[in-house]
Amino acid sequence: MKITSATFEKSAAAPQHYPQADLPEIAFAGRSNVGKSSLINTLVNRRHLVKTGSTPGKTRLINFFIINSEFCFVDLPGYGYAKVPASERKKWGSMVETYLQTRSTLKGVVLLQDIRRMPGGEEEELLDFLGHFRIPAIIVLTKADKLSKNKQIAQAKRIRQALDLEADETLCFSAKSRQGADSLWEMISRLLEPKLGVLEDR
Ligand SMILES: Nc1nc2c(ncn2[C@@H]2O[C@H](COP(=O)(O)OP(=O)(O)O)[C@@H](O)[C@H]2O)c(=O)[nH]1
Ligand SMILES: [Mg+2]
Repeated sequence: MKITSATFEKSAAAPQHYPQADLPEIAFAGRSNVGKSSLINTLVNRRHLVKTGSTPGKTRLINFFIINSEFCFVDLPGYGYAKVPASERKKWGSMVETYLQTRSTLKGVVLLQDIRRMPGGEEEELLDFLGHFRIPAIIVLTKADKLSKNKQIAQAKRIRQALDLEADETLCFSAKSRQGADSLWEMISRLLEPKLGVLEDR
């Protein structure tokens, strides 16, 4: 994918503050520190479009980015940060669920999972939720550079078994080596395609 522009559009917690829903959208979800900001920056070839490596702040919002003036990438707030109080966690849940349920332009969700860890209840719940609302999901196993190729394959298999996934639903990825970046773009493009086709005809 040739990136001609990637710009931050806005942050929002509630639907009335989302940007206008006029571009197809892909959302990115995952545990804090899983490598979500790094993955988005890698995809769009920008080092600092999304801030990386920072402690989750107090303002945990949904961030919208416009890519090539054609589609929107959405950085959902990371979950599972131990220091976040239960009340805050509940707010996170309803903010993200509201987004996923109501965003008419949402074409799919990229769910990130650290390849070295087994998925937990949050990942299972999110996948169930997406399945229930028939929102396509791509499961990306991050920080693949931390494991040898053989271990990547073995661990990907274990994770797929735990989440009851097919082989073509997961992808090993590294922001460090760019492993998996082209394949992920292909998968994302397939989710965006119908709408992009319409835009090209205008
Ligand atoms: N080795 C390695 N480290 C990564 C990779 N992606 C992210 N990291 C590191 O993991 C930490 C969290 O990354 P970040 O993108 O901010 O995660 P986020 O909290 O999910 O947005 C940072 O220290 C990154 O440098 C990767 O592919 N490989
Ligand atoms: Mg981040």
